[in-house]
Amino acid sequence: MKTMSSLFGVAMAVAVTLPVHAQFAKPEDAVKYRKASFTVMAAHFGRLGAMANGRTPYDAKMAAENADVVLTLSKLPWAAFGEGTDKGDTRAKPEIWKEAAKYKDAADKMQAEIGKLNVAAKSGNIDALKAAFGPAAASCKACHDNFRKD
Ligand code: ASC
Repeated sequence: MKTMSSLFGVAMAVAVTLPVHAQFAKPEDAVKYRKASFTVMAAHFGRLGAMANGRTPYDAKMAAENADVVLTLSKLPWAAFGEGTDKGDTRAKPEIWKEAAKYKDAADKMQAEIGKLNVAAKSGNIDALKAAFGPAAASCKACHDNFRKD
């Protein structure tokens, strides 16, 4: 048992010190992971949009919860764009790797807007949510326009 727990400790230490891309066994796993993270992010972002646009009733607690999920998810996909992940079942354009600095700027911009959206959602003020939602959605779209096929 003692050996097991120290082995686990070693495994954990390796896991946290390895570069993140090394945490995917295969490029296909990284592609699946990033698509899944965007999918879940979009679901929760869409719930915020529905409230911001009046399609569903405003609920401050739900807004805050959804915004927290979106904020967490917004940090995840980027580590899954490593080497060899430009192929396979993906709509990612080659520009992501060819114009890596531009892609990083767009990803950073999105995360900044999602940060503001989170603050707005936590304010409990529907007008703040409405004001922050548009720029956040635009930051999603900017990336889709430049870096995603169709
Ligand atoms: C959404 C969603 C996106 C963005 C984008 C904004 O609700 O799923 O990817 O907004 O469509 O233009």
